Amino acid sequence: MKKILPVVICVLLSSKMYAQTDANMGIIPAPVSVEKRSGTFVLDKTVVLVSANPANAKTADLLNAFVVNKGGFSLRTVKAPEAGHKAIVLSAEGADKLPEEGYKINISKDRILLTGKAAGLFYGLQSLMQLMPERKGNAIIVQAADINDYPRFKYRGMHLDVARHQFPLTLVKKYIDLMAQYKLNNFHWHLTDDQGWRIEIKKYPKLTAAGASRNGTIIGHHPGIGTDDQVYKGYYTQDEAREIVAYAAAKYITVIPEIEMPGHASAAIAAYPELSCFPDRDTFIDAKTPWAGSRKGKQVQQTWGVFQDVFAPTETTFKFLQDVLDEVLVLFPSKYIHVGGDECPKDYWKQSEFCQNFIKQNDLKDEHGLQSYFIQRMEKYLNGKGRSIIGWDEILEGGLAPNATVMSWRGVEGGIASAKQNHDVIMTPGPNGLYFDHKQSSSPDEPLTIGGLAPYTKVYAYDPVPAELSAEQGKYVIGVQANLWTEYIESPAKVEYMVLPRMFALSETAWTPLSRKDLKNFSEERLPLHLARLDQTGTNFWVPTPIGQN
Ligand code: TNX
Repeated sequence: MKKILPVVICVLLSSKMYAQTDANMGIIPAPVSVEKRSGTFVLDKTVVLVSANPANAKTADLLNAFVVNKGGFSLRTVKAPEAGHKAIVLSAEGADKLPEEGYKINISKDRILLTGKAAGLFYGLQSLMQLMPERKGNAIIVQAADINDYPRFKYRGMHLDVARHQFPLTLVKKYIDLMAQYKLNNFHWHLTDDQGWRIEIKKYPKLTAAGASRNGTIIGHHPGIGTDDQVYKGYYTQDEAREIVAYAAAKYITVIPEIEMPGHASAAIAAYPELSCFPDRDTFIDAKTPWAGSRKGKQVQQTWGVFQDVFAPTETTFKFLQDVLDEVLVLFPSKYIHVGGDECPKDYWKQSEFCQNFIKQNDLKDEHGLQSYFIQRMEKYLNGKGRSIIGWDEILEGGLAPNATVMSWRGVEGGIASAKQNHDVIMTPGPNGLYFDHKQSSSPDEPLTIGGLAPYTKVYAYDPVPAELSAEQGKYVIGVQANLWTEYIESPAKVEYMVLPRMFALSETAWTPLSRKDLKNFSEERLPLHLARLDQTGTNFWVPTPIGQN
């Protein structure tokens, strides 16, 4: 991994005095409209912070903490403007007329007026903080301007796979902090997979006692990668999950848990073999691994890939999954629950007499019909509890569950097909740069990745609404998300490196109207400033090469 040299940042920064020349005043994602005015607001310790509504107390505190940190002074918070004092005013007046999550900022010599409902004010504050890059003497100087802003998409997501590698709560919180700063509002937490079950379920303690440990620290097929001499283990307790949900909620971010089914189930099956079609069969272990053939029984997988041992469609399994979801629903109040649905090989279902009978008895066409039955049954259960499901685009095969939202990952085709069937879609196509486990450049210095090339310019250029859709169908595209699969990402520093600065490009793709996107302005005027800020906060990131050279 490249080491960040402060000198790189200095060069990047000195190349432009961003704020003077940049039409977006340094803000990422670029707002809907920015009108610079003449003059400046001088933020010093005489300024009062006007916040009448107790619901905005947290947002006011956040601003104050920022001012303390940047300026070295704090602002007196008051309920109404005071004569003779310049003010920063948080206001909901007129906010009813703003679009969902929208806000306005009016900066003049005497006042900064921030208008919005709760989430809008929070986003307005993020923009305002980006307008205050540094202290000059005893004050922070803010350029006068009028900003009007609201998101293009209502779903703006980042995914984090904690099954292949688990990360400490501090990293998860930092990830959420970054998302919030860039106006992303859904955190998709990939909690279970073949290589580990990472959420405590009280009714099934073996999920974490057995399903959260594997032999080996790194999952690789490559010779020389992967050690077999240490146990890799970890999971989040229910209290920790609650802590993350509350932490995210305070930043207007919803946590969407993913419990994988019917495939990617090796960890659950290792804990409870009766969930398999063949409880007595040893887990298949990749022949390329040195330990192939040497393990008996069901194993939590140690290499990455797609595995044949999947959930059997038995009453035992459905009862198990419903019980698991019952606990998950208590922890996660999100509208959506992600049920996976991807990469479920059908071999075991083909070989199992039970499954073949099940297909006949339930009048299903084939194994794809069985997969569809499986997802629809889980959807019915979750709908009955007032929740909706999201599934990866394989849930189209054999027929979509009636109310499902589809995440289109293998390309845009699944998204197009779903929108045409009037189903909501979240675009997250790997081939379009939204797989942040892919490399950011073709430089030989890049760290080991799973493959694929996804420079931030590609993320930036991506338009989530496929041209193949009519205007009416396009409305089913509710948003966009980038995924961070962590087969080859084992440390917090590498998580940061892989998501940054691509997350900034994603935020603009998710938030900014198409007509306002401008790669040159993003890369040359604004990005350097944001990278410098990452550097100041000790955050790791990929150092961009000039456009066209990646
Ligand atoms: C495919 S994306 C997967 C994941 C892997 C990823 C690696 C998806 C729904 N399934 O299990 O981690 O590729 O890029």
